[in-house]
Formats: sequence, C-alpha cells, structure tokens
Amino acid sequence: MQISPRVVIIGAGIVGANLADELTERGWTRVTVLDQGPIPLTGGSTSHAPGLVFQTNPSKTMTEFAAYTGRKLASLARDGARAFNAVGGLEVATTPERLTELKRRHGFATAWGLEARLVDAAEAKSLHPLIDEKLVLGGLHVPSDGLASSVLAVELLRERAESRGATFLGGTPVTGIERAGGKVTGVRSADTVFPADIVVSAAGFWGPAVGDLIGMTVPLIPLAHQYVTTTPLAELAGHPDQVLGSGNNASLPILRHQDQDLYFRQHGERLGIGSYAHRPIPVGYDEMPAVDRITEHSMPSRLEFTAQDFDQPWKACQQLLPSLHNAAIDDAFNGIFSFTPDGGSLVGESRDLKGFFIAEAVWVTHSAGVAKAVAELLVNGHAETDLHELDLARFEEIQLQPDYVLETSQQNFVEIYDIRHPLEPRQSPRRLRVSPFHQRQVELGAFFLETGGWERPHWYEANASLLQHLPQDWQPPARDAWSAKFDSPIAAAEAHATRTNVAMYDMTALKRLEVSGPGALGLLQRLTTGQLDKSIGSVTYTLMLDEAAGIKSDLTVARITDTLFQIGANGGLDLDYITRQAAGQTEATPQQWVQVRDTTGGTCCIGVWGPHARDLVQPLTPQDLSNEGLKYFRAASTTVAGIPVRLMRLSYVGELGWEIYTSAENGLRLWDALWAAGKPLGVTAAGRSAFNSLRLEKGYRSWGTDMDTEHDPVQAGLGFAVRPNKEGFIGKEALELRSAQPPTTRLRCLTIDDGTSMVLGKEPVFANGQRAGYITSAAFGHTVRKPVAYAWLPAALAENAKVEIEYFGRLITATVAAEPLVDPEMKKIRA
Ligand code: FAD
Ligand code: THG
Repeated sequence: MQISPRVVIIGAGIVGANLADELTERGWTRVTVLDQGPIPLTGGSTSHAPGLVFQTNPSKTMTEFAAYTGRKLASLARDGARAFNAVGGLEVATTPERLTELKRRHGFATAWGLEARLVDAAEAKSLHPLIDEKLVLGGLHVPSDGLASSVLAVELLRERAESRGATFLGGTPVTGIERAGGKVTGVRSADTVFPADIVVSAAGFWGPAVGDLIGMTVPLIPLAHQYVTTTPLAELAGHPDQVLGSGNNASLPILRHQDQDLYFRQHGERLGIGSYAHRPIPVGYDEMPAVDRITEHSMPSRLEFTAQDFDQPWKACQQLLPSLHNAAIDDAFNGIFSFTPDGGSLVGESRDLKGFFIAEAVWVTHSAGVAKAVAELLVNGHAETDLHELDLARFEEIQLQPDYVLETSQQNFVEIYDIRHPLEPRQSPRRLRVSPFHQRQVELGAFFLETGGWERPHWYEANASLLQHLPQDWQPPARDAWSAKFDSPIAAAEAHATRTNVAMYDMTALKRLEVSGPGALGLLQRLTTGQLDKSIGSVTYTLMLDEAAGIKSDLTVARITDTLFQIGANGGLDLDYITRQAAGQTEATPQQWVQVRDTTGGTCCIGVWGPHARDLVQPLTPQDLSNEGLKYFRAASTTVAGIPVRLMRLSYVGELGWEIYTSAENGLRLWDALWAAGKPLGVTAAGRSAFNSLRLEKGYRSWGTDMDTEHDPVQAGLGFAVRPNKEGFIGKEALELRSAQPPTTRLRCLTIDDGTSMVLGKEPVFANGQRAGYITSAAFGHTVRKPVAYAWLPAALAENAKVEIEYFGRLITATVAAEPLVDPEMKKIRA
C-alpha cells in the first residue's frame, strides 16, 4: 500500500476536525491538526456556535452539504448523546412578500430532494407554541433541520480521527509556512516545524491572517454577530439545560424570523436569539480579546455585547414570541465569524504555493459536507459534489482587492435574510470593469447587470420603439411580477432583430485565454475531449473533464498559429485549472513549455449575428465571408474597417455571423464602424436577456448552470463534443466506464404548455406526481413563442411526456421536447 502524504490542518474547529475525520476515513492517516487554542474549546467560532442547521438553500451543493452534515453528526454519539438533534426547522413569514418567498424556498428544498412543507399559522403555532400566530402568515417546515452540538462533534471527530492515526495539538499557534521549490514543506509554530506535503488552512475567520503568512489573499471579513440567551421562561420550565451536547437541550424546532433578521433556538428553559438586525461590525484582529484561559464566556471570538444594537431587535423578538415580555437578556455577546463577497465558502489551493489549501468561511451547517468534498479533492483529485460555487478561483482580481472584499462582505451581512431575485445586481461597487463600448451602450439606454465585475447590457431602452412594430405573434405575453423583475419586453424586439435581421452583442465579458508555446497543443489535447490538432484557423467546441469524466468546462479553442490557441472559456476556474496544468507540464517537460495568458481585459469582442450579418460585415473587410471563404467554426485574422481583428464564425445565439475580436483600445472604433455600416440595414444592439433566450432555443448549455462536474458529456447531451477514438485525455477512462451503460438522468428540454407561465431555474419538476428532477435554466423563447426550460430528469421520460414544475407553490405543466427547438438542421447558422 502506498504511504499517504503528510497533511497538516491549521484549525481544530468544526471544519478542521471534520476534515481530519474525512481524510483518515479515506486512508490518509498521517494527519496533524494544529490549533492555537485548547481542543475542543479552541476559542474560534465553533466554540460558541449555537449550531442551528437550516438546510434549505438556493444552492444544490450547499443543501447537500448541510444534509450530509446533519446525517453525519447524528451518527456520532457519546453515551447515547448524539452530536445532532433533529428538532426540525421552521421559517415563518410575517409579510406577504416573505410568505411568497417561503413558497420559493419550498421549491429549492424540493428541487434538491429535501422534505419540506408549507404550513399555515395554526400549524406553525403547533410546531412552535411560543409564537404569536396572529403575526404569522405561514411557515416553511423542514423536519430534518436541527441543532448541531459543535463542540461535542469536534471532540468525537477528534477521537475517531486519532483512533485512525491522526494527531491533534492544541496550544500550537502557527507562525510560519515552510516551503521549497514552490511547494509547501511544513508548518512552523515558534521553533517547531511540522513537516507537511499538504497544508489545509481551516482557520475560520483567521484565514486572512494565515494567508498573510504566504502572501495569499483570503477574501473574507470577520464580522460580529449578536447572540443572546434569555432568562428562563415559565413556558419552558422543567426542560433540563445541562445535558451532553449543546444541541440536546432543545425540543422546539429552530426558528427563523427573516423579516426581522432574527433566529431562535431553545436552551433548556431559555431561548437563544441570533440577530443580524444590526449594522455590520467588522472586527480587526487587534480588537479581539487576548484571553489567558479560554472558557465558554471568555474567548477571542467573543466580543463585548453592544446593547444598543439589540434594542430594536429585542422588541421584534417580544412581538413574535410574547412570552419574552416576561424574560430578560441574561447572557449576550457579539460573536465573530466570516463573511465573503458573495456569501459563499472558500475552498481552493494557493496560486503560488503548491500544496497549500484553504477551507474557510464555512458554517457549522455545511462543515462536514465541505470537509468531505475537500478530502475527496485531496485524495481523489475531484469531489463528488460540484464545488464551483466555493472555488476560490471564482473571484476575479478586482474582486480580491481589500476595499471590494470589505464592502461586499458587509453588504452580504446586511442582506443575509433579504429576498433576493436571482438576477438582482449589487448596487455597489459597480462600474468596476467596462467594455470599450460602454459609453455607446449608455447612450442607447442599456440596462446593465454585473458579472465578474463586468457591466453587461441586458437590454437597451433605445429599442423600446421597436416593440410597436414587432409582429403580433412576437409580442411577449405579460409575466408574473417576480419573473418580470430585471427583465423587459424589449428583449423580444432584440431577439426578433437577431432572428430576422442583424444584431450586435457585447461579448467582452466572456473569459478569453491565450495558450501558447511548443507544448500548447499537447497540453490542450490532454485537457480536452476534442481533436485540436487541426489546421490553423480551425475552431473547436470541446469539453474539459475531470478524472471521473465530470464536465469541468466547455470551451471553444481556435488555432491561431501552430503554437498559439485562443480559448473562449467560462471563467476564472478555467484560467486557474489550465494555468496549473500548464505549469505542471512546463516543469515536468521544459522543452514542452506552455504559457497561459488571460487576455480578457486587454481585448474585446462583438458578436454580429443574424441572417443579414454578412451584409453588414462583408463590405468592411477584405476577408471573404462567403461560406467557401470562411466556413462555420473557422477563424481568420483580418481587418474590419481597417481595424486588426480576429473573426470567428460561431454563434451562441444560433445565427449566421461572427465573433469579432480586437484589442481593447480599438474597441470603440470597431463598435462605431459596425454600427454605422449597420444603420442602413437596421442593426440592433441586443443584450443578455435576448441572448439567453436565443441560446436556450438553440439548445446551447451554460456551464455551471445547466451542467457541471456532476455530469458527464453523454448525460448533458454533449456526447458529440467527445472525439471518438481520441486517446490520452483526462477523463477518458472514466468516460468509457460510464458510457458502458446508458445514463439514468439527462438534461432535457421542456416547453411550457400554456405558452406564458415563466420559471427561472432551480424549480422542482414532477413526473407522474413524483419529484423527478429540477430546472437548470429557463427563458421565454421568443421564436417558439413559449417559455423554454432545461431540466435534469430521468432519461426514461419519453419525448412529449408531460411534467409539472413547481413555481411559488403552483404547478405548471410542461412537455419534454425534442431539441434544439430552433434550427435543428443548422440551416441558419451555416447559411
Ligand atoms: P473556527 O471554529 O473559528 O476554527 C478555526 C480554528 O483555527 C480556531 O480554533 C482557531 O483557534 C484556529 N486558528 C486560527 N489561526 C490559527 C493559527 N495561526 N494557528 C493555529 N490555529 C489557528 N453557523 C451555523 O451553521 N449555525 C449557527 O447557528 C451559527 N451560529 C453562529 C452564531 C454566532 C454568534 C457566530 C459568531 C457564528 C455562528 N455560526 C453558525 C457560524 C459558525 O460558528 C462558523 O461558521 C463555524 O464555526 C466556523 O468553523 P471553522 O472551523 O471554520 O472556524
Ligand atoms: N463563444 C466563444 N467561446 C465560448 C462561448 C462562446 N466559450 C464558453 C461558452 N461560450 C461555450 N459554450 C458554447 C456552447 C455552444 C457552442 C459554442 C460555445 C456552439 N455549439 C455548436 C453546436 O452545438 O451546434 C458546436 C458545433 C460544433 O461542434 O461544430 O457553437 O459563446 N468563443
């Protein structure tokens, strides 16, 4: 048997302890866990966490991680006391908006396979007798939610991990990271060095301080959050307080009152109250109490209570739970934990120091799930549950700047329980990254949303007048209020212009990489499923798979020269992965060196698409744009209006046309030249709203939404992008194994029967009355004149089968459709 690598974990909180357990379970037994504090009460966030585990989350991954955490902790026990107490979870609504939101959350829970039930006020009251049902309009009940006994869990996990060979050392502050040749070699605490092949920082809100030891940015902010325990309540008299496991002195369900940013749990005869109903309170490391001896009431993560921040929330508590009128605040503190720019956890490896990983900004709720995934990542190279929402590489450089992290993380605190529309943009900071065409877009009345710091037009108010001339059958139906948010009927006119005339799309935000060097072809051949050893000027749509044949990304790869490739990618994860692989290859075989450059910011791209695209572009370029001159999926270096460009003949909206790339400084002139030439033709600037509709009609998947590493190409309907008989690419063997049997689930195309009811994604889908899957993305299909949705569903469902989609508690009937809905013969796109 191979001897496993030496792993040092920094931090013995709920994350570090779970990770030691998950690693040792997988046979990696040479694990050392270091903590500056005593174990198990280290003084970190876990030491005072009240342990509420609400599983429902818009993210499938996070819901699964929470469910796993509950199951796992429930399986850990000492003297019959389990580390998880499934008292159930109740979220109550006191406003009509929240009641509607609970229906949406019921949809998330159901979509991800969690049993959940909407209840009326009376039932909410019977579940949680302390609430004033007159205030409550309804609730969401999840029976498997509950309370984690965090410190007991840490202790039980430590014992189990130690029984398999791990070592836990308290009182060992990490002061340095040892390295050699770009790799981590050990962890230093004062004069002691702990040798390590892999280091995982699970330092919680101290993550940035540990990151500083190697110059790594860890984008999280320690914020204070108030937690209060009341004096005993007569209604709870007789409930024992001192029992083994901090979650075991409760029988009332955990309770959320999101309209007032509050949550509640029982502690014996008392109630515990958590409040986010205060100003964000960022905490510097120098403001944390330095304590000699860590106790339940004295620890670095526990600050003095700022009573004024609880005045108003306390009234709201008494309103919802009238028995609190007869109680007082007993124990109270400002506890510290981590917030991040997008609210997500942070998992990943340092860019500069190989073998140095982080697993931070993780709630108790998700801790065991995250730890399992990180252990899988380390031991197997990939995790069973898709991790892209947690991946550190999701942040663009501009999003790692201190001011950005500070502002957005605090904003996340403020909005933690807010009702957030999936398209809702942050208000600030904005205009971080703008394409060269930005000014023109502003002049056209663009409605901008933001992605990766980029401003992207979703539609243009200047096109509103087109609606008057839009043929009757293209007029979009009215939408419900929710799906109408951040949308405009103008998108119908922009879609119409694209399908019938010609439109210009700003594609600048699409991640672009240049991969070059003598080893470039070899690298890309190894990383992708396609045949890239083709003539110069070829463009290939291809997939990157992980070792288990899960889809890591879908790319377009253009061969510019023998040794230079331009890649159209999906984001920072692709850059990160390809860069690491290139570095590995360069190190292993220096003569096959490869360089990877992110050219996104220095370049720009306009998609000119529509049946009249050729009429617009041909007069501006010496390049022959006829079918013979530049075939579908071919690229050319040429000029447009005298501006050096690369043209690629492909189209995510499924129409004739080209992506036109140039360097950033030429961008504005390129836009103006195309716009002027298009004027007589009636060219339309079009935005993402139309774009998304058109791509769904054409059946083009969006990575991260429609598919991810949990899916293989065949399931995702992308088997065509795997070159038959190609050897030697990552995921090949696993793909062959997986392909031996037909998949049981597939990404399917649905159309909505009534032609008007919208869904937005993440809704549960039922077949024959049973939960069968979930929606990935959806849009109104302007060309097909009905809403279109994609969904993961049983492969056995026949075409034309009827399914039902739950949308805010209502069932919408849809039909499984043959795809793509538009231009299946590729007549338009190859015209
Ligand atoms: P920690 O528990 O903070 O562990 C990190 C460890 O790293 C610490 O033990 C620390 O001593 C150690 N460390 C740091 N730096 C070093 C170093 N240089 N050398 C050695 N050791 C180091 N989450 C929920 O899911 N449900 C809840 O109900 C809930 N309620 C909360 C209520 C409050 C008041 C607060 C503040 C947080 C709450 N949380 C809750 C959040 C939750 O507590 C944290 O997200 C979670 O405990 C983080 O676990 P961790 O292991 O990452 O961090
Ligand atoms: N443009 C460029 N690169 C990209 C995208 C893009 N990379 C990321 C993302 N978008 C990739 N997604 C797709 C999805 C489908 C297609 C292109 C990029 C596409 N598919 C043809 C089809 O399925 O019919 C492929 C046909 C073929 O393989 O010959 O065009 O928007 N530059």
